[in-house]
Amino acid sequence: MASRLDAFWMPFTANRQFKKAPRMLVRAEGMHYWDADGRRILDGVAGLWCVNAGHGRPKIVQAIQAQAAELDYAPPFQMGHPKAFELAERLAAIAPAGMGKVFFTNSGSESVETALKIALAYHRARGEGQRTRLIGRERGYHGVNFGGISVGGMVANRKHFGALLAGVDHLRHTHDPARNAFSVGQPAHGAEFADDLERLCALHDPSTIAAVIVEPVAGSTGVLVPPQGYLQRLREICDRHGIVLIFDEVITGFGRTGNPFGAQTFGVTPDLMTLAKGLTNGSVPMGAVLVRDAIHEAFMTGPENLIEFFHGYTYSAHPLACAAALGTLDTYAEEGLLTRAQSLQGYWAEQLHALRGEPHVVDVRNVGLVGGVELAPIPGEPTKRAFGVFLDCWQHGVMLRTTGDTVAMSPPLIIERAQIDQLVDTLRQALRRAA
Ligand code: PXG
Ligand code: PLP
Repeated sequence: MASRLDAFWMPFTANRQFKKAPRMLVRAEGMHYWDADGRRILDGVAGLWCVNAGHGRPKIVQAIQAQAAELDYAPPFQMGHPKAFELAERLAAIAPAGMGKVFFTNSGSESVETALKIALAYHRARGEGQRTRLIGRERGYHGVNFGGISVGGMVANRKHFGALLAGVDHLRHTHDPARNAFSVGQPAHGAEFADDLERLCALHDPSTIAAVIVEPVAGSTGVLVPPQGYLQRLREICDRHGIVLIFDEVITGFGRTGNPFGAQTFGVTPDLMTLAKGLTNGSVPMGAVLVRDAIHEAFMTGPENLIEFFHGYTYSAHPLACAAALGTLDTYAEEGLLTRAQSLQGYWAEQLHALRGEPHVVDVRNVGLVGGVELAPIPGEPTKRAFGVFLDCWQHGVMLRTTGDTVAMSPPLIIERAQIDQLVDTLRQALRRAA
């Protein structure tokens, strides 16, 4: 076994630790995985925040199988295939009003690079090419490519990789446990963190700023829910200064917060929205950027025989991914999954917040079907306590995620109450056993 694990350099993994005690997933169906020992594991994180309809859904499987036999590949440059256009229409139909154009990619990271490039090229097309600055946020996660880590704010994802993009600045993050610990849903305090954008406008002059990118709910850093009024205030400042507002909805998209998109849950419409993960229910890699019609329009001005946007991927709108996404949207629609979290989020919040008072718990955060339980770190050994809790849960049949010392949960949206109980009880017992 050991030699067969050697060649694969695993992403975002402690490779040597993993290979000493591998956690192998070999099958999945509905709410569960099975491991190599035949154990059934409750999936508390929808794979990696992506399998929103649960595993092995027949419509999606059949769509992929049929597509592979019918049209395996079609070049996306200067050629088309019907499902790409159908999928774009279907996405526009569930998007916030006015976001009617769709650019396809193969991942969240590529969606982010694409959105940043659209923002820069949009300003240039309007004769405002001096708008080159990009603004991100501390603790933000926007994938792992150079643009994404430049606007991102996860220290470990940035510090090894040199100078990154020039001309990038960051807003403060919104985590404020002194005022907001154990908030149920959106915290009451912190809308004023958005005023950092005014300060950066004052520092750099707004005429130099192209775009601001934030996750409506910061997921990867450990579930930071936007304070009440915060996203509205960002929107107002962007409007005042002609700045493109990008919502990175790679995690918050496709029903996670109780609506198709976080933009709808929080009542704020961005100019660009990056998507991936739940777009195909995790089944085939795919991402997308939803674009406001007016931004797209700014590109459609030159001679009609010329390419309007010099960007795209070999696998943009790949037929297998389009088929998988259409099967996914059908499944979401038939089962009401894009709004199902609304009917479960009250119960979810109650169960999670009942963990207050258990050992090591310093904060509980929730929105839709997302939860974060922050633990006090072991002094001098950050991340170890949460990872120990993760391993304990895995051994007891529940798969969660940790980031730093926060345990993150985002189950498939088909979860039932009894499974919420199992998830939270397993975590509770693990906390009681934890060092
Ligand atoms: N933006 C956001 C907001 C994300 O959450 C990406 C971009 C990148 O997507 P791709 O498909 O390139 O991975 C993500 C991905 C975690 C975790 O531990 C979260 C993500 C990826 C890996 C781990 O929470 N989110
Ligand atoms: N590298 C080389 C040499 C290529 O020819 C291409 C695409 O043609 C790429 C990278 C980019 O690959 P993709 O379009 O899959 O992102």
